[in-house]
Amino acid sequence: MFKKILIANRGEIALRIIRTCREMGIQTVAVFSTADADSLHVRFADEAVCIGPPPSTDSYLNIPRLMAACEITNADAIHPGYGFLAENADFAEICNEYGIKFIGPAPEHIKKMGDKITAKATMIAAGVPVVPGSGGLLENIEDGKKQAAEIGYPVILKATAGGGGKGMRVVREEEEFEAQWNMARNEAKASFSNDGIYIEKFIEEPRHIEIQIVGDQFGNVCHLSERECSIQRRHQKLVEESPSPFMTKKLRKQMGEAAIRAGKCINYEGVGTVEFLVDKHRNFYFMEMNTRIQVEHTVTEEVIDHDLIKEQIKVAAGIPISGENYIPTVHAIECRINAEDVYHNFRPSPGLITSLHTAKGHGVRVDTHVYAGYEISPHYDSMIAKLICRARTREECITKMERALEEFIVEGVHTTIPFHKKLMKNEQFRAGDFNTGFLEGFEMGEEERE
Ligand code: MV4
Repeated sequence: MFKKILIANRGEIALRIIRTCREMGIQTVAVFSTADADSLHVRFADEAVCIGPPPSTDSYLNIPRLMAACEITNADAIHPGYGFLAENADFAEICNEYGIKFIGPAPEHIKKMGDKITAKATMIAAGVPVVPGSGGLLENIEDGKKQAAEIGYPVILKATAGGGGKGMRVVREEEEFEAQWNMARNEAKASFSNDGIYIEKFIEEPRHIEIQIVGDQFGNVCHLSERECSIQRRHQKLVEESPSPFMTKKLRKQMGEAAIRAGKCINYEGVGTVEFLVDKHRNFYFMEMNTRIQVEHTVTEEVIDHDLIKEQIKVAAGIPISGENYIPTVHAIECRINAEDVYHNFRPSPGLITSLHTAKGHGVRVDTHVYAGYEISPHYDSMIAKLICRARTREECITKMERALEEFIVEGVHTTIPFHKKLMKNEQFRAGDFNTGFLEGFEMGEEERE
């Protein structure tokens, strides 16, 4: 087992990783920017190294500084958390060269899944259903139009280097193909310095349902069931839950088996998530694979009662997994509490938290790095806490979440709590009747608008 893990991250996930390391008897090294000197991950780690000024490019994304921090503290592994360098194949490669275990998959797997055309081709080879479409790079407009006609409108143009919605354009008819093609290419070039575009049939009003998998160094891969992630705004997830209210025994078996095939065909090592689009007839299609621990791993932890960070560390250390699949027997929902003003288009609301009372009680979990007196920096993302509730049924879980949201008081900054309170009351949400388009028609109203 590792003696000392350096956590190349900040915020709630850094704290989350430190907690598991302490329970496993592993020493921890925190790294921090000058903006985070008073952060809890710095206090709770055994050692802490300042790696630069607030901008991420000069601190949390600066590979030479992270490697230097590893060297001076003698860490033997790095946990990247999510975001920052978690899906950077070069970073994983450099860790290997330094003889430091990168807690995550091999660089080839990160690269393979980072390029969406390669990922899709890999899934086809593994027998995982993918959205109908070319599967290859479009050569030019004419090639694109020809393929669109074959697939049938509406189609969607996607950037091969993309993910998370950037460089993505829906084309409803041939007349608008050229304009959308140009926009997709320009956006892809600006965002990823790669203007490679591919095409797919556009699936109307899909759900986003993802399967958590774990693979070990011996070729075993199992699944830990699904998470429903359709409640998103501009490709930012706001609420996740497990199980999905749309799931059936049969669909879970099919999607679980497909996700395991995906993992097995590349000998996947570590925790990973296979994202699917699911249409109203319960056809499911591979969308992307994430090769990191995700923000919403907590709902899976709550419904299967396993520590996923511990699983990740064990697998990285060469310990085999049990090989069993896990099916939830209870329900969990996560609400992301962001420092954002929901009455003004969810604009960021950084600043000083003057007072804080987090929710507590049976079945309530709060993962957060903030406290009263904490200053939320404008340099990093706006998520300040994850509120996770667990109960026997979805209905009880929503009721518990409403109670927990009422108890959760943050003063000094705006938060997404009013949004979550409103969502929990919504009849369609309560009925489990929603898809990825749900929040487009969800208005916050005028109550607190200045
Ligand atoms: C799609 C789609 C419909 N049809 N692909 C959005 C992010 C990126 N990962 C892929 N996305 C989509 N791909 C086809 N062929 C609809 C979306 C999509 C979406 C997917 C998941 C969650 C929220 C979404 C919001 C809008 C569009």
